[in-house]
Amino acid sequence: MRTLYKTSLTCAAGLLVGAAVMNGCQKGSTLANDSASTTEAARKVYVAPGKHDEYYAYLSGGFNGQVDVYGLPSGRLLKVIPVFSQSPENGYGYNEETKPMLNTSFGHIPWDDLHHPKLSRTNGKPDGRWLFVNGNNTPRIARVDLTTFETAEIIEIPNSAGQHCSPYPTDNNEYVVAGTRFAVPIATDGSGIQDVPLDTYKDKFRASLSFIKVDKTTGNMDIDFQILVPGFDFDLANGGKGPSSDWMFFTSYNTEQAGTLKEIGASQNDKDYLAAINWKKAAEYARQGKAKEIPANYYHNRMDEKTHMATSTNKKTVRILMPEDCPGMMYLIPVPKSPHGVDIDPTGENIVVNGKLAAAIPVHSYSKMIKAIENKSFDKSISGIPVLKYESVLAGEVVKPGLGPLHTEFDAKGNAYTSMFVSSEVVKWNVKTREVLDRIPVYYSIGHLMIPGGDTQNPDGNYLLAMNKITKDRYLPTGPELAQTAQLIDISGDKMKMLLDFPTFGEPHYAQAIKADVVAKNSKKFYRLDENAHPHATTKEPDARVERKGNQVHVYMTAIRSHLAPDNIEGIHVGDEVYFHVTNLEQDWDVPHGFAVMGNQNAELLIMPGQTRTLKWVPTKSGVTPFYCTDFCSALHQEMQGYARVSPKGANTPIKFWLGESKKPAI
Ligand code: K7E
Ligand code: CUA
Repeated sequence: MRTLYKTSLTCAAGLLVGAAVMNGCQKGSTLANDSASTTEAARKVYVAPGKHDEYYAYLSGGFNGQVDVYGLPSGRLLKVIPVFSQSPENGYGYNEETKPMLNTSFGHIPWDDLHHPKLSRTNGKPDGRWLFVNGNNTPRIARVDLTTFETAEIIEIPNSAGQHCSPYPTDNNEYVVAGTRFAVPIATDGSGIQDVPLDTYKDKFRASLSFIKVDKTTGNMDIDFQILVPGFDFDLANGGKGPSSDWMFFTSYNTEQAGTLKEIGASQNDKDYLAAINWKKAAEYARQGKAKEIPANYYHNRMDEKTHMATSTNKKTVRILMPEDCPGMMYLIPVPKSPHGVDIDPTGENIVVNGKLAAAIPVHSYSKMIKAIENKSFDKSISGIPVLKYESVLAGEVVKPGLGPLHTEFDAKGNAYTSMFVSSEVVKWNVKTREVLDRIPVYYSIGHLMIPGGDTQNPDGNYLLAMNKITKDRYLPTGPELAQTAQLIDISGDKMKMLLDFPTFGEPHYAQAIKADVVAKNSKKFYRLDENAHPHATTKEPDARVERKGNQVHVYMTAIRSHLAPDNIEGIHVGDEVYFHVTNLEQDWDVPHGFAVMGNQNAELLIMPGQTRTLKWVPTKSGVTPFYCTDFCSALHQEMQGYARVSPKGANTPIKFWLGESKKPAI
């Protein structure tokens, strides 16, 4: 039983894992044993060799800090995109160009806990341009460019800790929001998070909700303002849609503000709060000068499209809004205690709050909320924020849906699907009548679920993906550590049907999926050499060279099937800083070259056609050091190799380099 506790503690539902044991011992699947339904399921997920999947699915990697791209319905893994984590596979975070992407006010942070991918939107529909993701541990938001499937930008979020309720976009990405899970003692003089006694939690700790502006054309992000709110733990968020699209909703727990033993202390109150923020009003207040600029310290890292180099900017101020100064901007709505996800249906009217400890799922009504605000139907106020009366906002409850509701998504036919962590199932219910229609067991202990477009105005999915926390006996055993598991469910009919299990890596919390043709048509095939503006690019082989500048040696190298130029280099000394600036001269799809140096305390480079990448090497031993291409690129790939001669420190071996007999040593 203990092993069940291996599931991530960042999911507060870990508390309830005990009850999942029963399910964990259950065997089998809902696929009927008769071969007819097996054949039908197989046909639904079978993608013939050479054919493409219907959807791209982007699954968060959780504690591996990456995004995994799968094809659906096949469940085939297509790509791993490093975002917050260094990738030894392609050199992300190791090479000189991408290292700055991981700069933060804490230094170079090569890892994070990535929970929520969210696709960018146009008019409330996924537009396939960008994927926003959050770093839960060292508060960061990243933007992945879906033409290259690479991380384009990372912004650190100051005055924050445990960046969990993020990155939720508004209907047109006017903002992507990010909220703190850990309240912290925020200093308003720029000294960051204060050093205070921990028993001052109630008085000194506050949470912040950040509103990040996204440029419509470039996707570039910037923090517009933060709202400083009471020190609750803000857990999850989602944007309104259609009529409610000016609003952003956040769940909170620990409204008791317990500073220790939250397992008990944060579950005292019968109700916690859903925070509703009118972001248009907030933006208006910020514009009118209600936002106070305070000193701050955070990093903003961006990849330049022309040079393919990241630059890192240290930002020193942020603007804050206080709810007490901004009437009409923020309200609190009671919800059953310790809620997790908040999900708004495609009409924008129904606000579903998944209370992981609650016996029912409350559905709040947007139009009732607006009426309650107009009628001032308030219970009290907290730090100047009116608390609406529960009954005045409630549309109704889904009664006895299952145990441990965490997250809900929607189909196009007015149905909702809720993940039940404790009873290990997906429950389908009608949004209008709130009547339970169907349930299907999942193996085991589901966290998020995802329907393509199921969190937008435009669900288009016939599929539902369950992302399960516990794998146990689903696959061949691989020692104590097992892959996580996803299950694909057919939701096109009245009854849900299990189609497929496939392994996933890290801990996928959430995912997004989009019709493949929206994204595939924009997918870049290679970088044009004539547009390569990297300051150390070598776009013609005759320009390949080696230059010494003090103790730095710059190798301007080219790679083309099947040689590196130069392939023999002398005049490097122990302790030199050697920079290999390698340009891949190929101008064709799918011809990367790799580059690795023996004994280098670094990863390899993987250089896309037309691109320049730089590997730093500080040789520690004299002698002859081989280097070679790591990516099998041609029949003569094994010949794509060379030598660097390293002389002892202080030796006077001159710089020399060559390629083949025809080129004489160049100095
Ligand atoms: Cu429920 Cu981080 Cu969205 Cu895990 S979270 S499951
Ligand atoms: Cu280039 Cu192998």
